[in-house]
Amino acid sequence: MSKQADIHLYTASTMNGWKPVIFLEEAGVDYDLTYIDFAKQEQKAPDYVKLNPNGRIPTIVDRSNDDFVVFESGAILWYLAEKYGVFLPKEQKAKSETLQWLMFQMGGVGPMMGQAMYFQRIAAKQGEEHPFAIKRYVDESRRLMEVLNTRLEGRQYLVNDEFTVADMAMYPWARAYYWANVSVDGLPHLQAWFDRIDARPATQKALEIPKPFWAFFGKGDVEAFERENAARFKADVKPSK
Ligand SMILES: N[C@@H](CCC(=O)N[C@@H](CS)C(=O)NCC(=O)O)C(=O)O
Repeated sequence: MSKQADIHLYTASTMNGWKPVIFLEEAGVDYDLTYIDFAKQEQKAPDYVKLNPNGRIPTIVDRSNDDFVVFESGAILWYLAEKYGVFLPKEQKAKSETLQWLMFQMGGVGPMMGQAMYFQRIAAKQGEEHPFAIKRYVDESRRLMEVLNTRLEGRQYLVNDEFTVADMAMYPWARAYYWANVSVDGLPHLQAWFDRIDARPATQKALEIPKPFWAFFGKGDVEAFERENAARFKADVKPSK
């Protein structure tokens, strides 16, 4: 019988869901994957919520470490980077900078772009039109893209020209600017960073696991995907009146 992989990943094809897949593919680590189907609300199933108290993806279980469970995508990336000793600088200042940009993604880029996407691609499709909220989240996301552009001037990656977990966390979100209707015009350093990561075969392979959703990146039949995606989250939209 073949040995089970150390890492058991529960995930789906979303910006947060791809982060650990990117790590595992880039590191060439063997892993088992369980696809969590939102349409079936598998992320809210009692057995799953025992692993992830937030009822969301992704989650990992490390079978080689007493079945230790890690939830929150940033914490998962950090755990894997420490476990395998890759994609995390060893030098103290560079390590801190990696954590800073990872936090900036988790606390800023993800939530702002996530809400920009939610109000435009999910809520509006259920008849909840909130132009003020959309403007707020789109403008704030654009501001964050400008912060990234400034950081990336003269750098290959977010920290010291080294591809780290901060880039892995940031890339799926920032690269989905199309889905959030956030312009990246006039941000050449950000664009160059997109091009650099677009050219990494392992990261691109990860974006097809469990399955590709190119509409996030403006490719394929965007309208059909938008309808399917909005329907998956229909129960989430509680009418405001
Ligand atoms: N802060 C969490 C956010 C996780 C999250 O929001 N995941 C989304 C997909 S990107 C999810 O599971 N959505 C399903 C739901 O809302 O029920 C993380 O980074 O892991």
